[in-house]
Amino acid sequence: MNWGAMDRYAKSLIKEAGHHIKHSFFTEIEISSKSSANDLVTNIDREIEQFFITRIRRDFPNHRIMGEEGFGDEIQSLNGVIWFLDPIDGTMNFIHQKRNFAISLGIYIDGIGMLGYVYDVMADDLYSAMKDEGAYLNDIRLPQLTDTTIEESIIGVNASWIAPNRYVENNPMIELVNTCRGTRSYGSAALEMTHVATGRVDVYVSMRLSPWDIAGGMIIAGEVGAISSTLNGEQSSLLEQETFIVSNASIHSQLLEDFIVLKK
Ligand code: 2AM
Ligand code: CA
Repeated sequence: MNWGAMDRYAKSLIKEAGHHIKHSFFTEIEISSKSSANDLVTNIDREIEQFFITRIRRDFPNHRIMGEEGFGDEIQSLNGVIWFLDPIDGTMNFIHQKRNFAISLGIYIDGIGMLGYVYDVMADDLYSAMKDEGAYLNDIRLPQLTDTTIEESIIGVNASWIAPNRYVENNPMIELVNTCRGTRSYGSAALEMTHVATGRVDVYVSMRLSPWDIAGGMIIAGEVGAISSTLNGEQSSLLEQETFIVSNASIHSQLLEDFIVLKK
């Protein structure tokens, strides 16, 4: 496999898709909900996923695709080359704000992340990484993260997980909020992972993310030394919805030991 050529191919596909998304603001966007009233999808999410899938199937017929909107393949194992695609990550932001959403793409071979992309469409910021070759924001290489402490950290977390909820003990989460320097929530898991990779925040944690939300960002974050795992400390399976944390390596184990306690 020529990963350099694949990288150029993926980047041009992403830029073309971003162009379509920007143009969609001149048309009427149809909004519907999926699993719950707050789980939104639009005709644009679907069209962008179909755009990617048509191209990938034409040019790489042996590759498989796992896409959020379900037009890809049924993926039950990580064998071969798999493209994990979220055509619009942060659909609520796309609808309400017309910004703060991203195209998220990860390309894996036999479960190993080779190429990762998160494209902040409205800012025209493309975060990318190739395994062992570093991570980039547009043409600028991102530096390795430096060590920090929880007291000096900004924690990326949605307020839902600080309120009583069915996934995580919220008292230790309150303790975390009181211990750290500050909290932020941006509403796009893929973008939040780039915030960790650039050191704008030091950790991002979520209770239920899907493979397409994290596949691209995990490669980018990993290239600057961040650690990704489930909240049990295991490697994400990339086969189902799971808990997730990506953080500066120096605070990862302390966060899981002292502050983020899953409900039994
Ligand atoms: P999405 O916009 O592609 O659905 C919101 O905090 C973040 O969590 C977004 O990245 C969103 O991705 C993701 N997410 C994953 N599963 C979700 C769900 N069932 N409902 C809402 N957001 C979800
Ligand atoms: Ca999405």
